[in-house]
Amino acid sequence: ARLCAMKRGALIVFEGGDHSGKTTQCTKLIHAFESAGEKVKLFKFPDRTSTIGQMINNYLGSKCEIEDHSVHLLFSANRWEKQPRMMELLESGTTLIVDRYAFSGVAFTAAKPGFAIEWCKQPDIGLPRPDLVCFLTLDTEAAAKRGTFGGERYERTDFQKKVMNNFEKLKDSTWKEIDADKSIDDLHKEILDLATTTMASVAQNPIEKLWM
Ligand code: Z5A
Repeated sequence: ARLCAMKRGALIVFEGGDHSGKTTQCTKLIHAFESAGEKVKLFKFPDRTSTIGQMINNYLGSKCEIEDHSVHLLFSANRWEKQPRMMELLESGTTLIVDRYAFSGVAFTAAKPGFAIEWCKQPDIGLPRPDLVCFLTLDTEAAAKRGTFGGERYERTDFQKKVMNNFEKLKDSTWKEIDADKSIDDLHKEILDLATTTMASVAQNPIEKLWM
């Protein structure tokens, strides 16, 4: 065995329902790790800044129509275009905090008529596999108290229910289901604890690949 192998970063993903507080918690986690002197970086999918991301942004804002299979592949391509940088950072010891990932890709498309989960998973096979998925859940009543849906495509109660149902089918041992109906700070403490433990426990493990 190699002595003093460099420790790698952890891949920590946030998934969950609308208004569950994914973005709020990602930001708090990044700040906490930064003040502790850890190497961390935030990724958010869809990443709307790339050429592919701009197409997705226009689609979500209903500025254009894109055929359902095609847009599924664009969401996946938007992750693959970040894959080389993500691998480089993980290997050099930076922990990545990721706001939505391939699970959203599958759960949202598979909520459309005629799409099987197995088909939806194919284009994301081989992406780096998360070490921890923080799955934030919020019942419909609690979610409604956090404001109404925005105007983007997919922001409808019936569709979101199907999406949550699909997430349930994607869970594995790396998922931690977290009831998000608590204060921002209480939620943060719970997540910081999970993330810290994960970082320490995966440091010497190889980076695995998704769904392989
Ligand atoms: N999509 C897809 O189809 N395929 C894919 O592959 C991917 C995504 C990656 C855009 O995603 C859409 O793209 C999304 C999935 C689809 N469609 N939908 N729905 P996005 O990530 O860009 O945007 P979003 O998912 O709509 O964000 P969000 O879910 O609405 O928000 P959030 O990140 O979970 O929550 P937040 O912004 O942190 O907080 C929401 C509000 O609640 C805000 O006012 C906070 O101040 C408040 N908040 C947060 N935490 C609390 C607590 N603990 N208590 C009280 N209030 C709180």
